[in-house]
Amino acid sequence: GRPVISATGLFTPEQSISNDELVASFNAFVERFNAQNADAIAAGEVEALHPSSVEFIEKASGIKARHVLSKEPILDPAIMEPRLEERGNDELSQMAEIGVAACRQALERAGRDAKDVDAVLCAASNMERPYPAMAIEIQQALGIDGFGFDMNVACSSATFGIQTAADYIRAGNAKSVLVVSPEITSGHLNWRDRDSHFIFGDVATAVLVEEEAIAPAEHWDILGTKLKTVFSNNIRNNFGFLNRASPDGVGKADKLFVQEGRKVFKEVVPMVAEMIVSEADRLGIDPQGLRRLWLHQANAGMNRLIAHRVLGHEADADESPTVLDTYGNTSSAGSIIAFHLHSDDLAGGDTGLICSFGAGYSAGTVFVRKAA
Ligand code: CO8
Repeated sequence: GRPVISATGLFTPEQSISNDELVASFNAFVERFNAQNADAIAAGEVEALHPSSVEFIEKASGIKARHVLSKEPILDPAIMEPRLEERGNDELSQMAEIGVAACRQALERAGRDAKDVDAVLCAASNMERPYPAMAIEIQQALGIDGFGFDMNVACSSATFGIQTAADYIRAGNAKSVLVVSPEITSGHLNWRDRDSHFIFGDVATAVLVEEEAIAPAEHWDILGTKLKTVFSNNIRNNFGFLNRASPDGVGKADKLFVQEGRKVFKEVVPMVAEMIVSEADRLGIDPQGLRRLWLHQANAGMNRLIAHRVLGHEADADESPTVLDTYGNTSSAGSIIAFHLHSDDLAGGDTGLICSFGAGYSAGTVFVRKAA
């Protein structure tokens, strides 16, 4: 059958951290560190830390706040980590809980009963554990009879999940597939790193991909999907089972998110702009006629450049909406949040693009048209 997007769902944590709160905490940590190490710094043995700034963060990234699941310990200069408890095996795990919330909303909006869903793909940049799969736990919590598995393509997990779901539907292996992206990015962000402490937030999104024949009247046709990966060390996280043998174990800087932000910016913008234009060409779509771009939400400047190259002019907020200001970068969920919050106003026949890009490098495009 022909794959469509029947509905999306969004779970937003109640707690949010403003740039002011974040920078106050970070700078208290810096002051404390520099005072405690004053002698070693004076002797040239330890490098003094530099304070962060609200102005820099807003100018460099467009981020003004981020939602988190565990605000207080993140802002405590003596902790600077989320403190989400590891739950017992009989309790719903943290990732599954927020994933289920997003899935329930997508199902409700589509008018779909969970028992009519065939598969759950949990597509996110970090999993809470290796197995059993988060997807199977979410499947069980929702009461779905079928199959589920986890997939990780970092920031592009959701678009890779959408193509995978669409392929199951084209092949006749499923009629209804949930692609869920619970992103607890706060758990693998280094809140003590000035270069990246402001970037990420927590959220969960869900996309219900279905065969057109069973989809609700209001849906989005999937016109085409395209995936691309090119290996790069410029965004990396070395957390994994080999850490057991490492003198620099869990929680050390390289076992968290690390990036060369400048290089990522420079290399990924042309790669993604070129990919969008050539995929539009393959599908016979005029990129300049796209009604809206729901781009990956990593950096406002990157999105400005990509949108300009695709549309041929400076895009306004209506053509390329941002959710960076309130959500920050939420990895794979970003473009789905933008789509979820900014698609109801489009008219039947309007064409748009969901596009992700990030670590790997990885990039994915999903061209969609609102059913008339
Ligand atoms: N406050 C004040 N000054 C600062 C700060 C700060 N917080 N941080 C850096 N500076 C200083 C630097 O020291 C530098 O000073 P100088 O010029 O004296 O050396 C100056 O500001 C400029 O620094 P940068 O060149 O690093 O700043 P940029 O303008 O490049 O902005 C960004 C940094 C915002 C990181 C930008 O480069 C960017 O957004 N790049 C793109 C990044 C991107 O898209 N990454 C994708 C990552 S997401 C992904 O793939 C998902 C991974 C999996 C999820 C992980 C979840 C945790």
